[in-house]
Amino acid sequence: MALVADLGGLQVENVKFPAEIKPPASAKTLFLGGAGVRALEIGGNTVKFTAIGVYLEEKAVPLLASKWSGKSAAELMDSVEFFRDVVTGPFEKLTNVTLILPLTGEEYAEKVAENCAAAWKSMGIYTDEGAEAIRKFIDAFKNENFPPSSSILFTHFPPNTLSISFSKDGCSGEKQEEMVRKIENKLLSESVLESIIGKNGVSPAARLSLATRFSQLFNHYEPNTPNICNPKQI
Ligand code: HCC
Repeated sequence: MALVADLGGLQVENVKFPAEIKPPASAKTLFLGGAGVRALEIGGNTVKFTAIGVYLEEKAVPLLASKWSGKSAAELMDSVEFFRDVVTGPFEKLTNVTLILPLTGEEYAEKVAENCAAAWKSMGIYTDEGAEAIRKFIDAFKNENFPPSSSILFTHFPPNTLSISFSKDGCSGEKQEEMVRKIENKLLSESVLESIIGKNGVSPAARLSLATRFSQLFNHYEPNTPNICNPKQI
């Protein structure tokens, strides 16, 4: 049994993800849903490139619980549909990608763009509008450099806005005045997160972390447990 407030922060390699974060250009405070590395096999070695934390608005918990309460971490982990619901749900999300190894903006953006475009093509939904959104996405990373411990922050605002900002200290970005770029494209906003935690996503570790912590949260929302959605009748 757990409440959002009981979950706490997480450390992935040397990167600390605080329990709560306030996204740039947002009035809300989001809680840490889960975090994990994004690694690649290179020449037989596992190379950890980034640590990724996924934050959500608290109202995501009762919304998701109505469908997923009672599922184990393993069941959630294996459910493509659960992660679709996380990605597409009508609540604000923030994805914090913090660098472990240095990458150029171009290297990073091309990788994400490639994954989004491949997903859309495989579903037959690659349109001119999507191609334009991808161009804007790649453009936002032009001439940027990401040394270790710097962060890329994606805020996914429902219904259709992706906001992109960068932080040098790897933390919430609250300390810095930042340039925030916005791209209004629902599919891109969803696909950036889905390319990380969805089917064939790049961070199975982040997916497992989310599945584990959400299954704990959902125990609190079991049908016969009194809680804010299902209060005890007196
Ligand atoms: C994606 C794809 C990749 C990443 C992501 C979302 C990622 C990229 C790491 O956050 C990476 C590693 C080596 C490279 C370029 C990028 O974290 O050469 O959809």
